[in-house]
Amino acid sequence: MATAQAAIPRSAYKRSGLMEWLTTVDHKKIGVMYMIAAFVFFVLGGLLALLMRVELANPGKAVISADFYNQAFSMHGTTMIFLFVIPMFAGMGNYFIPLHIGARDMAFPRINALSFWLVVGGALIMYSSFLVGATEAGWTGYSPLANSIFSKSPGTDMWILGLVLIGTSSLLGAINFIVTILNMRTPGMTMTRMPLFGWSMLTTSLMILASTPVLTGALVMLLADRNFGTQFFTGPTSDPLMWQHMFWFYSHPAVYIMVLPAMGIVSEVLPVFSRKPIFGYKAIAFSSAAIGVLGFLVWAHHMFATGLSPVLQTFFMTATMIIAVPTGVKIFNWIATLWGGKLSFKTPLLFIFGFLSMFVIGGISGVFQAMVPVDLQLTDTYFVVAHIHYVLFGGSVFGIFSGLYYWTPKITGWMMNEKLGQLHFWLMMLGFNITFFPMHLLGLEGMPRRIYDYDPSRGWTAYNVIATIGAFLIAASVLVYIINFIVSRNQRVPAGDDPWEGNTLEWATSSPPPSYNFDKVLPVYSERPVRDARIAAQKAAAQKAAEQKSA
Ligand code: HEM
Ligand SMILES: [Cu+2]
Repeated sequence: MATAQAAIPRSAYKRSGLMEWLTTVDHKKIGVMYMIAAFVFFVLGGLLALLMRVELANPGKAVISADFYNQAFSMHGTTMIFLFVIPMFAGMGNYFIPLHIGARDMAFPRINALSFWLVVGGALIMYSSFLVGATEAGWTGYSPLANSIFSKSPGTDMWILGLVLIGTSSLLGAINFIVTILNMRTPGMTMTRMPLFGWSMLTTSLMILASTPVLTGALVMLLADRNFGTQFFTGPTSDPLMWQHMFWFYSHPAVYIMVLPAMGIVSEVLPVFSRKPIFGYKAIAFSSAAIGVLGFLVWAHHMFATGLSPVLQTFFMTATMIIAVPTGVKIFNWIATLWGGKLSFKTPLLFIFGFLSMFVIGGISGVFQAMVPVDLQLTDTYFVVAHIHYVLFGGSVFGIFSGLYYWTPKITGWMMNEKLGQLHFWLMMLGFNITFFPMHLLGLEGMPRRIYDYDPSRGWTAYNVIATIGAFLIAASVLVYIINFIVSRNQRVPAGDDPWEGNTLEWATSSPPPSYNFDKVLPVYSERPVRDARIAAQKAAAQKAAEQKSA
């Protein structure tokens, strides 16, 4: 559809292959680099998880050392959250927000490149800490555990420095998304005609803006405690609980930072694959905003076991339960979108079904744990590990794969293989449940999290062996995805501009889009301009045919 028409030939200022990528400020190239880097870290974090699972399936034997086990779960959690899910959504947002709103690029392209390279720098610092012994204080870095009394290795300092860089990156990225979304929408695209993915990225970015500086502050204080003799979190005049307050003031919102963009993908994919407009556009958009606000009022539900006063316990318990309401609003609107639709069971929709079913299970176990007496029993057991994975894997990861299958044809110009996609989905769904469902039962039986070994007589072995088998099924499913990508890349089944009959503007330009995105942006009269244009064209064609018949 698009043809190059610049007066100066592009070759005049084009850099050669690798240099072009290293120096690019094009939001699409930056987006692709983010997505590739994030996927690499998903694989690395997954390998750490497999090592842990092998250890846990062999009680009484030391497959890896206790120290390395601690490093593994600390870096696994950190990697999956900060190096995989958050950068993956930054990548998808980078690629698709400007296309969705009919813009040529992000508002600040150079800052955008800086954001990406900060993640790379942070990740390199963190991963090189394996050479000196990575942090063992968990992804939560609790004090005094993370203080130099217990964690002498400089790995924890490198973890802090890496996180500060990554936090700076997401702060800059958030500012970029907010300015882009507020200022660069094509004429006609009011806020309530913006694709819902945009609403989710806007809310996410506002949450990052309000919460990340608190984490950065806490990290710098921890660094000072460890190296310069301050006593913010450890020592006679310190307040160790302050770390937990500051950490969770960021990290509870972070779970929404990790799931709202996935919910945005659900809101894009569902209407396209049920061939119906989204049901309750405004309810979905405003429930994102409500989650954005309420997400800041619940952080201390991670701290019920620290002896909070009963008044505070009641407040945080109630607030946590209330946040299920806007989430429920979304779920019901999505079901209503599916209702009576002509469903097309392609891979992107399958992953959405995975998201909806698994995330609801994670949400329900979350409501269990929101009840203080229940939480006091379950805290620090495998029930919590089951819960976080139903939310983060069942939510974020299934959403990510739906988005990858949905958008790869636009990014590459070719289709992913459908059969391998379906195999990937079913293997992952099966493996996921075999891995993580038994962890609920292990938690109820009292198995603590973050232990590398246990006495076989505890009776936890069977469930652990099952979970480990499941983890290898997940690994196999990821392998199927990689194979699918390679096979599809070789087959190159052309995608065309609009393979799914999409709604939003990215489907109105070529696949892949030209560097300037659009020759001409379609007029926008609703939140689904491409569908409007398609229907108008069909009507015009039908009318023409009728006229020719009668003539
Ligand atoms: C690829 C499949 C995965 C497997 C097999 C797996 C396995 C595990 C295991 C065994 C632990 C518990 C360690 C312990 O308490 O001793 C754990 C912890 C954790 N996982 Fe995963 N996981 C997977 C994917 C993910 C994903 C996708 C995320 C997030 C997006 C994630 C986030 C976490 C977090 C935050 C922790 C807690 C770490 C800590 O205690 O500091 N995991 N995982
Ligand atoms: Cu929370």
